[in-house]
Amino acid sequence: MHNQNYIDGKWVAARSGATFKTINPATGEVITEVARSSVEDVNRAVEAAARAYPKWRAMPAPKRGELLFRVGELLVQRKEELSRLVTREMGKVLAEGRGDVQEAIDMTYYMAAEGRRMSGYTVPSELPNKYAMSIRDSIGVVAAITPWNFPVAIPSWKITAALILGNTVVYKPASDTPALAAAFVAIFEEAGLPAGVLNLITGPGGEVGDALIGHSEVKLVSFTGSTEAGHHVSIRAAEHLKRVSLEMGGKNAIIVMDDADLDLAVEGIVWSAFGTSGQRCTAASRVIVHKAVNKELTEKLVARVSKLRLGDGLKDSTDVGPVINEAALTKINSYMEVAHHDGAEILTGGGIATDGDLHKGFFFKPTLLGGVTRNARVAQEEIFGPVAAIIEVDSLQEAIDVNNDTKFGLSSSIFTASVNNAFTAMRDITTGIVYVNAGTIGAEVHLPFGGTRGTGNGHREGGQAVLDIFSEWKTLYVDFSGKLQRAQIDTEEI
Ligand code: UN1
Repeated sequence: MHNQNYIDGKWVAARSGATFKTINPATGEVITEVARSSVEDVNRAVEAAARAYPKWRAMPAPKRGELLFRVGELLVQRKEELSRLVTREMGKVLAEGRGDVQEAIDMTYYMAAEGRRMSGYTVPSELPNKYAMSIRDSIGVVAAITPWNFPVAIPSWKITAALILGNTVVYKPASDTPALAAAFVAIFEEAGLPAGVLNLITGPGGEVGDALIGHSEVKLVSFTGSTEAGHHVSIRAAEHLKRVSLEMGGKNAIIVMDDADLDLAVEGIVWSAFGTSGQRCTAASRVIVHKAVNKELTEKLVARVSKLRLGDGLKDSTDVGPVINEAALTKINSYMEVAHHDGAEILTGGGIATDGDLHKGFFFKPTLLGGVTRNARVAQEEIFGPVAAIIEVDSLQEAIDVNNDTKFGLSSSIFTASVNNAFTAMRDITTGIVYVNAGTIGAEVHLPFGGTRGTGNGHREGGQAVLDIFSEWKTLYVDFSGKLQRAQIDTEEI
């Protein structure tokens, strides 16, 4: 297992020799020690990426694509090994660990194919004997700063898009999942990526992240993580007039109408609220339910949620794994007091789980809060754990209103049998993603991913939309008339 930085095609320790430990959140066991980088290491990585850039940019995009196809094939071969490491280092249950890696495979193949598709547009010129067209160009060295909750998938969204477009990358993963970052980067190395094209720097977000953002050779920062950190990245990037794409929090809701298939809604809620222990940006943390079905839905939910089994995600018997670390556990737990204060009722769960071996890791009981009002803190703030708040409403209009009324805007869902309700919701919900008769999670890689309001800053990853983050448009005019033709001026003679 690699546990060092990867700079200019070599695995190297931090210059200072410092390291830090990465641990399994289910057991508290140390997985490995990794490089604790500082400014000097960042500078070396950025310089390597800058040196590698001209050659990588000049490589035909289909050739860059062939390298990414090889990365995709290696990911397929290593899927099981990597998925197990996802579960060990990040904690999500193995089926979801496999999903994380599969999402990276999907994205890598999608972006590899972009090497032969990357289209601009060619349109008629307003002048005779003149061509007008547009192509995408690369930007230079880009920084990819990624979270721990999708430790393979989210890096793949950024890295493969950046690379196919001809950029070189310095990758800074979350401090909770550095071993996975190294395992992912090792696959690019094995696929034959030239030295310096992708560099890995592990270490504390503050110091390493700030140095990366502040480096004059880094032209773009792509960040996914907490709202607090994203805010900081945005301010730092603005000081340097840098392009920055941000993907941050969510307070996603599932609306359940009086005509919904309640058993299906329960499945969707349990999967979206408690999958990945609620630690997805897309996780459902609010259930907005029509009053006519609230009692029945709540009973069904409590019955299901109270039976969810906590444990090590590598065990088949586990439904819900740990949360990422002690600080997360403490934060989630602190919301129980907040909920109580706001008059909500804990219907099931509501505390840290310590039975048997659970005390060795960071486990929080899957929790349902009832009687929550739309403005309560547990209905407005991102808790990022296995906690869902049930809010009762009188009508579809009120449900949509409540849904839209948070500072975030990532994902929403509605369960209804009515096509009128569904289309009204699709039109009037103001989040970046809307699901009908499915939960709030499960975005596919070939469609735009991102949110409105405080979730981001207007960019979208995934699909064709991500190409706009990692490229500059270049517009080309070719005049073959042999004379000076002035646009907007020489209109008469035509
Ligand atoms: C995230 O939590 O930031 O739609 C990403 C989903 C996954 C991606 C989640 N495909 O839940």
